[in-house]
Order: sequence, then C-alpha cells, then structure tokens
Amino acid sequence: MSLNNDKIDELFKKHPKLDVTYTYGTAGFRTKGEVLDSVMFSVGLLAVLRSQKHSGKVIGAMVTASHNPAEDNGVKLVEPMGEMLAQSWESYATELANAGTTEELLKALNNVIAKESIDLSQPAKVVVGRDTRPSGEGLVAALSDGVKALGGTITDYGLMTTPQLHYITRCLNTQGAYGEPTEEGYYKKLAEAFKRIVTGKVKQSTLYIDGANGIGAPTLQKLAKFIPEEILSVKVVNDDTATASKLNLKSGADFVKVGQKKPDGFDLQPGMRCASLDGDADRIVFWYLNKEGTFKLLDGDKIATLAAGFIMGLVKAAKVPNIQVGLVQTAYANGSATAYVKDTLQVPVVFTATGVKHLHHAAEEFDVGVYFEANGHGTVLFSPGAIKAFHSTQGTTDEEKKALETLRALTDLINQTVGDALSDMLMVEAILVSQQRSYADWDSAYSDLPSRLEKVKVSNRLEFVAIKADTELSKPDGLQQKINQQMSKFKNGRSFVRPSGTEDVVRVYAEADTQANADLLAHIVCGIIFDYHGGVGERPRA
Ligand code: G16
Repeated sequence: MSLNNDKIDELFKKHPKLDVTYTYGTAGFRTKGEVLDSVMFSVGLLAVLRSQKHSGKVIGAMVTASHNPAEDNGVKLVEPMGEMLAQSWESYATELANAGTTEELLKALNNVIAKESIDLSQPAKVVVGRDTRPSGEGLVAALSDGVKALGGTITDYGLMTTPQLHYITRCLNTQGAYGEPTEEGYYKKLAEAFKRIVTGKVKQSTLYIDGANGIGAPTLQKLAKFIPEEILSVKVVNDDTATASKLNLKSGADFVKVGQKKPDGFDLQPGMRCASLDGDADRIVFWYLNKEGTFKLLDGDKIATLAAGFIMGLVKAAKVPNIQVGLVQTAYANGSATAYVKDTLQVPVVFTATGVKHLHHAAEEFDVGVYFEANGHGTVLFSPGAIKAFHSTQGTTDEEKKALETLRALTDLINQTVGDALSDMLMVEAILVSQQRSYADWDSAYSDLPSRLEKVKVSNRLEFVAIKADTELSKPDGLQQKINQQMSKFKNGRSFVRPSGTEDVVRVYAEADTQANADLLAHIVCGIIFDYHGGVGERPRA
C-alpha cells in the first residue's frame, strides 16, 4: 500500500503552513493557538503512523497548553499504554510540522514510513481530547483532517483533562483491563479506590480547590458527585471556564508555585486546606496559612516524600518482600527535599531532565517509582511484579491484611499513565486521613531551603543547551562559569539555567540560605543572561 498523495495534498491545502519554525518541546508543540492549525494537521498524520507502528493500537492526542495563558495552545501525543510519545519520534513530529509544501510533507512522511518500516495496510485509530481554550475546537478539526488524510479513524472525546485522555487511551488498548474507557469509568475507578482507603476513618476539613478556571474545575465537580460528602468535602474555587481570558490568570498551580502566594478568589484564613490545579489538571500543589499567618506551599517534593513514606510503611506492615521504592526528581527539587529522601527516608533518588516524559521512564525502573516535579506534576508507578505481589500476598494478621488492601487500592487510585491532579489530590487526602495528619504536620517533615524561580526573555532560547539533568549549561560558552562564580558567593547557593520547552523564555532557578539571598542570586544570574546573552524587552527587576 502507498500514500494517497492527492488526498494528502487536498487536505494539506486547507491547513497551509505559516512562516514559523515549530519544535516538539517538553510537552509536545506549544505556542500561540493562532499559529497551530498546520501543526495539528501534521500531528494527525503522525498519530496515524504511530498507531500503525503499534499494529493498530489507539494513539491519544491532547489539545492543550496546560499552565500557559488562554491564547496559547498545543498538543501532546499519547502512547498506547498512556505514556508520552516515544522520544525517538519527536524529531519526526518536528520534521512534519515544518514541511511547507506538499512535496516536503510527502518526503517527510515517506522518511518516517521507511525508517520505521510502517505497514500502511494496518488500521489506525486516534482519540482526541481538549481543554477549555477557545482555539481548541478548530485545532481538533485540523488534527482530524490529518488523521483522515492517511485513512485513519478518529474519535473526539471533547472536553476533558489531560490525564483523563491518557486514562481512556490505556483503557481502550487493554480492552478495559485498566478501567472502563469512559469519563464515568474514570470517576468510578478513582472514587471506589478512595472509598476503600478512607471509609470508616475520620474525615478531614473541607478542601478548597483552585480550579485555575480550567477544565479541572468542572471535572472535579463531577468527580465529587461519586464520593459521599461524609468522607470528602470539596469546594471548587476559580471555576469560571466560560470567560476564556481567566484561564490560569492569577490562579492555578504554576502561579502559586512560582509566586509562592495564594491565587485570586480566596479569602484565605489559617486552618483552611487549599490546593491549586493547572489548566489541564495534570499538576497540583497544596497550600495553607500557618499559625503565624505565613503562606506555606506543599509542592511536588512534599507530595513525593509524603507518598513514598506512606507506601514504604505499608509495604513494611504488609510484609511484602523485595519491594524497592525509589524516587525520581529533577534539578528543581529543593535541596532539603533531596536530603530528606536520602537521609531520613533512605530511599534511592534518581535525577532526570525536566519533563514528566523523562521522570516517568526512570520511575519504571523501581518496583514502586515515585516521581514528582517540584511544580506538582507527577505520580507513583507500580511495576507489574509489585501489583502481583500485593494481590498474591495473603497476610496473616489484621494489620498485614489492612496494609495489603490499602496498597491494592492505591494501585487503582493513582493514575498509572501520567501525573493527574485529581488522582494525586485523592491520594494525598487518603494518606492524610489514614495518618490523621494536618497540612502543618505534613509540612513539618523538613523545611525547604529558600528558592526563587524566574524567567528571562531572550532573542533565541535555543542557544542555551542544558546538560547533566539540567544542572549545567554547555552553551553559550562561558555562561556556566559565570553562574558557578556567583553560586560560590552564597551559603548553600545553587543556581541553574535552562531553556523552557513550553514558553519562549529561559528559566533561572536559585536556592540559598535565606530568601533574600535566593532572590539576589536569581536576580544576578538573570542580569548576566539579559546583558550578555540576548535579553529582550525590559531588564529583569529585583
Ligand atoms: C509541562 C511538562 C512538565 C514541565 C513543564 C514545564 O507541564 O509536562 O514536565 O515541568 O511543562 O516545562 P518547561 O520548564 O520546559 O517550560 P505542563 O503542565 O505545562 O504540561
């Protein structure tokens, strides 16, 4: 079988490429929604080839720009078992997206087909979902044209969170073994597992959730209907999905984490337990006011350490032998979190480059792999061997049996495909209920070193090349030495720089003994980048 060149040409002409260079970044393509039409078409083409490569298994496509502003959009491709697109295929995605003429497009397609030995007679199935951005519907239509141009079939699931689309993709490819491939199936699976852990225990106070005015808000409202009020009470704040411009505006997980301050819409009082989702509900951070009235953040590092500690305790209580729990972090993990994991939890910790696609695969190496980025993006993976052991071990005492049942329930509660804000929220709540712990008590495990995260706009962020799991730069020449010099001037000083894969900026992270010093170190490094490495716009201010 060969490509239907006429059909590809006819449909490609509906989606002409603009004079823009596109790159498949940290989480797929991401830029202004208005320049993405042709990219979506090309992603539809690639999804068909990927499905054929997997002998007709379903491939997912999620149209979202997650934590970015409302006018942005993007697309991430999902593998049959729910992981992010294999990295070896990212360069094909970039090649197809940058083909400007039908000839170039056909050449790029034939290149993938030849290199990957694609059998074009295989069927191809794609499922697509989108977040609440106004540009989403049109972009799904473009993606759909791409799928049709190569003779694939596409099912549009409409509005949903990113983790729901990952869940559905895996359900479809496991013939329901992972769960029912519907939105309702997702709610039921999470709610049932949560109930198995917390029923009969004393419930906690109301959880106030900042929905970032995105798809997470209505999704959480639907999920809450499956969980009785007697065991969980949730109030969703910032749920205005009708006003597009409000998406992630002064709200959401990224706003709270970066600014280390509460989002709009909250009359925050000590004692309130709060959390923030991001625009596609694949990240969550928790926060509260302590007794002194200081804003306190419980970020991805705190979630990871809470989960790892809890699971290790259960494994020990259940007496399941040979279960290695491991943790995966990135350079953004707070130095205190890493020290706590190594010294107190005594769990092996592995570092990867930024991007859940990297962390996910590193976590698969453990029996129980806990991975979270500090920004609240992560999950816990259980290996097939661990799941089997939790089911085959009988347990003799009541304590052992209870621990085993909780472990089994956790494997259903925690989304095994990707970081999932709603599943993570229920996991944290289940742990806090089980341990009868307050946010303050959870927070007291260790104290974060003061840190600061900044962005600098530069003329070409691709001139910055990060190495060693993002901890250093190999390019531009000489910049790393300058950063090292500055770091050495601060007690506990640590700083690194990397180009963002989701925004047109360079990110600067700094840590030091005091907040003032962390701020100063970040400011100095931002200034060096701005002055000597192509800063554009306004010079970063202290
Ligand atoms: C995406 C990735 C995350 C990453 C974040 C920021 O999150 O999935 O793993 O941490 O982007 O990446 P960068 O620093 O390269 O901009 P999301 O929630 O935006 O999809």
